[in-house]
Amino acid sequence: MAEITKKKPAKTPKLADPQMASIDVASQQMIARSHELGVETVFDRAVNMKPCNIGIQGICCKNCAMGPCRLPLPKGGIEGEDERKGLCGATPNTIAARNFARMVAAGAAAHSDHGRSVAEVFMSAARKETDDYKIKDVARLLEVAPHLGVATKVEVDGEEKDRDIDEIALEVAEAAINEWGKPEGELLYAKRAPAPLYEKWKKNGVIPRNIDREVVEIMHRTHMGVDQDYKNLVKQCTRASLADGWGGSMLATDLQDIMFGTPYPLQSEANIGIMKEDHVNVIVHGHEPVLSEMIVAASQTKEMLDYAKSKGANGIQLGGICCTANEILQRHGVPPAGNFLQQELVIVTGACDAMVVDVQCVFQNLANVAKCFHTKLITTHPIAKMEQDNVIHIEFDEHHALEDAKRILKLAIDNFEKRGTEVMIPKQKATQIAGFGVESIEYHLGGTFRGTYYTLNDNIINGRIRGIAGVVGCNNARSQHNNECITIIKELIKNDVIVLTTGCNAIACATHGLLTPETAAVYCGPGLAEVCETVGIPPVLHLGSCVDNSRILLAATEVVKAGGLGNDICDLPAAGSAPEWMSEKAISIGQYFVSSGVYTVFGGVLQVNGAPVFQDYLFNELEKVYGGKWDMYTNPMDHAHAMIAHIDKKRKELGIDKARERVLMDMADRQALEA
Ligand code: SF4
Ligand code: MSK
Repeated sequence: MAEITKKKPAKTPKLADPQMASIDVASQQMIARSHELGVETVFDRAVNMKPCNIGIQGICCKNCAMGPCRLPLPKGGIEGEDERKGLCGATPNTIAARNFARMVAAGAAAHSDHGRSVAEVFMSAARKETDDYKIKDVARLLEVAPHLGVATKVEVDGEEKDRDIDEIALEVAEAAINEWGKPEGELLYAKRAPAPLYEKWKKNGVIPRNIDREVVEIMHRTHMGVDQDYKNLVKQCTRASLADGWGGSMLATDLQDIMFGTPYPLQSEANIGIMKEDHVNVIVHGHEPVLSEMIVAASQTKEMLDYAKSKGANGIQLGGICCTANEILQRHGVPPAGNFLQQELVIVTGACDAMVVDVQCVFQNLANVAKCFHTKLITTHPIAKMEQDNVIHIEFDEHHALEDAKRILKLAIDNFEKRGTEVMIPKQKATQIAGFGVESIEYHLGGTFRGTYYTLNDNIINGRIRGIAGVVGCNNARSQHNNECITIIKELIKNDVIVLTTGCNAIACATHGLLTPETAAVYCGPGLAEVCETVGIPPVLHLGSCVDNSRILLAATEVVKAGGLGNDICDLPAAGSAPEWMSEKAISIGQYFVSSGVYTVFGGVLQVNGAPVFQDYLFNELEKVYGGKWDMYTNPMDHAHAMIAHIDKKRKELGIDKARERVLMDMADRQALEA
């Protein structure tokens, strides 16, 4: 008789509590629905797998095969000398700084490679190698060209004439692509920063030489046995992150604006409830808008609409997830169906006929969820494929982009008929105004005659607006979906701090109804409410996708230029925040905000606290170099109030704190005044 081996009974995985997992009702319903249908999502995995206690402190090194070397903080902290070291002698500072630097490198690489792809498509358009992409926004081209050293005028017979647009576009394309790998010189866009900031970077030797080199150099310096001075490593983090924020990301934003149009405020909706039962639902997800722009165009053609009708659908409903969503929202009003943590949930509706993904922030588990439904999951980028056999790869090529887009849409339309009976689309969706940018802020909050940020500055000086916050970034399954984002932003606007937002945080704001002018009367302090009501803007301005954080840098530069609030970004009553960050890109963004002079607070855990000396360098010492510094709070109210305290400190330094005190009069003060 065969021996019976006793197996340990498999543990039944725990299921996430929908209410604990998200504050969004649509997401709660979809999590509950996934449980009914036996479909596992990130929310369930998060309750079954805890993060590594050593990795979370940033002090696990696996940079060579003598490790991994793990240097956990001793219980009760460190008394006297910190004697922890890896086999090679690497200290906790070195290990944590190397890990941090590699996150900056990965983040900067992701944003900048996105920028490079856009620049390559831009080059094809400039060379007229494709009919699908064109120079749509000539004014933007003419504005960007001088920053890349491209002249927009030419002298003919002693007379200044406008140059040919095609010539300018070609030179802009060449100059832009050169920024990734030029052999000498410095990042051209560094000079777009306020002059004192540029000088600070110059003095500290952190102006990027070219975009790729700074990323490569981090990988070299963090290789076993190279840079073992955490301050020197942070210096390279600064250089690589600036190559991202003021380089790869900024170029991505500019070139996308030129090809697809500069966003202007428009109305749309957000949340899973934008999906329609009687329409073909196509969800685009990722970051690069070059393909999704074509999907938008294709979805509006008579050919595709007729084809959808021939298959029994009433139309084609596009929706987005993550930053591809933000890109097509801000230029076409296509509504986001959700943010990062909602990507599996839109498939759980049973009504997602195709999900089309490009690069970044795409869960591999989408393939497993799609398998439970009729959903076609389509990868489109040569650098981002999936191993699962139910995934279709349709490689996008800018030379026949519209055809690729139509092929994808046809697949989705054909799939509409194959929907099962398991369709449940939650009703929740919210109205939003999105599509703000440097130009539209100037339009709404600029002086009537001055064409600058004069009115915004004036309202900051007189205290109606207490300060500016850039609140950006992801969701993280380690915290309740959207809770930190929304709690922090409500507290900021209640305290008269105007908020600029991008990325998944912006989608969270839209979902929870914070992106309408009417929000001001409900949630804002009296000063900010008055400004928003007067000019008709929401107190939270949606500035686009993750690469569009470059818009926040340029908006801050415009505020400096408009005058009255100091000479540099670090003088402004402003603060940055990433409440629910999870991506390495967020670390690169954080570092370029800090190096641009912004006090930047992260929620959750920043993986540096296993190396207290290195952490102190980021959290305190960096401020002496660049005027900005990192901080971290797990409690969202503490997080918001740390930002407000910093804003107040800056107001005091600028000598405008008294104006603020007058604005914050209580009823008794007002009555005393009236009497
Ligand atoms: Fe350990 Fe040093 Fe190798 Fe890192 S580089 S794994 S600390 S021996
Ligand atoms: S998509 S990087 S989850 S913001 Fe830009 Fe959202 Fe963060 Fe990805």
